[in-house]
Amino acid sequence: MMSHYKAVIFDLDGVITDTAHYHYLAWKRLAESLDLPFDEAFNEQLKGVDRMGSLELILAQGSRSFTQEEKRALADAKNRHYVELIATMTPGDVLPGVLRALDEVRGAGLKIGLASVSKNAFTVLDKLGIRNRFDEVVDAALIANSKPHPEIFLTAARQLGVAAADCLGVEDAVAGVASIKDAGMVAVGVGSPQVLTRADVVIPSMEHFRLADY
Ligand code: B16
Ligand code: MG
Repeated sequence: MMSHYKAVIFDLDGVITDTAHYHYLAWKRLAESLDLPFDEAFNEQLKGVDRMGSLELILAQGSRSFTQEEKRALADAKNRHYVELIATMTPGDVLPGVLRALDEVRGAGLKIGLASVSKNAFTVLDKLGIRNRFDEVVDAALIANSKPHPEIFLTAARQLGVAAADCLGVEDAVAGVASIKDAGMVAVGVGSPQVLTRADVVIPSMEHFRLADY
């Protein structure tokens, strides 16, 4: 099969595996310990946003102010819980349709990138046993600006040696879709079209990914 793209760049959390749910559980426990409101709808805003940025959004729900040191301690507590949750992950936690999608992209001769603002991205890839399926992985260590800034997708394209205009990006988060679009790429959203309004096409899950359709 031929494709007019040269690379596909995937998000990790929420696209390749459901770590989005573990982030949700860990932030929820933290928010509740501070008596701050937290639900699935609010959690949508945190997807694709880095750790300190997410914490700021949660704390802004209340009126109490925190020192930098206190914020650091809160972020560390959330991460300890999150790391505990992901420690149980196995290759069985790769979401349905993902391996087939990676095979389809590879079979079409395209490069494959991963763009995650998570500091735990390599741990998760190793738990899933799929690190070697990606030509390039861009994580928090390589970027200065979290999604929705386009830096992470632009960096992935550059590392793959492909122009941004020749890339397809795949994301489950509002911030991630914005990052893809502002990088000048075509965006496949995974989730709901009511939420991912800037995506060029939205599929309900990775089982519906068909490179030839985009
Ligand atoms: P960590 P992605 C993002 O990963 C998550 O969507 C977001 O919820 C999380 O806060 C962020 O990683 C930072 O993660 O605390 O592990 O560094 O969607 O870009 O793969
Ligand atoms: Mg995501």
